[in-house]
Amino acid sequence: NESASIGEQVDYKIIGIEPGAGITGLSHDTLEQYENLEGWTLQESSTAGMIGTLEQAIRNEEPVIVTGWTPHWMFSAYDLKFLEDPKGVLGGAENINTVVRKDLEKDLPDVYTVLDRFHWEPEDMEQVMYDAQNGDFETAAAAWIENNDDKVSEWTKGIEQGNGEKVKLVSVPWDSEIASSSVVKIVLDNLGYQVEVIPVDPAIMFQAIATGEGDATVAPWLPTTHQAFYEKHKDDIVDLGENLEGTQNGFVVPAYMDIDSIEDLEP
Ligand code: PBE
Repeated sequence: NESASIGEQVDYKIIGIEPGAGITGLSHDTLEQYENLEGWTLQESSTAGMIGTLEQAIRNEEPVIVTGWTPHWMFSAYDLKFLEDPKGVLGGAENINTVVRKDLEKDLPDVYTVLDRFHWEPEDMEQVMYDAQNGDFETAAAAWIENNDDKVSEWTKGIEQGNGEKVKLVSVPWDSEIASSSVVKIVLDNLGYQVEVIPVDPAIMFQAIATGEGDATVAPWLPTTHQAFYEKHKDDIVDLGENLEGTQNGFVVPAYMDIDSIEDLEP
């Protein structure tokens, strides 16, 4: 129905992802803070469910609004755009930080140093994510390491071999962080450590570092996406700063939709 508003056509729903994701909380905040979104709801689902709904809408050239983020392959697979967010509720350009438990520097100083040095570009992460689509993350990460010896040796220069000490790397279950955690795992494994990657909800990830059950994470999106969890635990964790700059969250729509801003959505 051409004359129906976008709101009517999408049943006043934003298609979301997992309830525990940072972007889910921010999306609820967005619905509260934009008066024009009164009566709209966020349909929480899963990342796979969100992608399925997006793909089906695109096949039918129908309107759809999803919670999305970059780095993500959906932007290379489909012609999509972020809706402007003039109130900035979903965050601007963000970073991914490395956060470790309080005694890690004392207990495993070489691991601490490698983690402190770990830094790469969004294109590096995207390369691993892309290669993993036709295989698995471990193979993709190993290939990236082979092809980027210059970067990896910056992180590992002067570091002595470990003796099989165990390292618990806590992460979140999205492709971007599976990619970064896989790379860091292999780098440390190659240095003689035994790294276990444990994907959990962001809230649990921060809690694990704060209690010392986990050693480190390279997955926190800051300053906005995981701000609530960061604030809660900031006195009990050590923030080693950015390992990647330039992530972005937002409400995402197919480029064929004739709107540009969250404020274009009608109540
Ligand atoms: N994400 C991807 C996650 C972090 C990485 C944006 C979906 C989130 O917590 O929202």
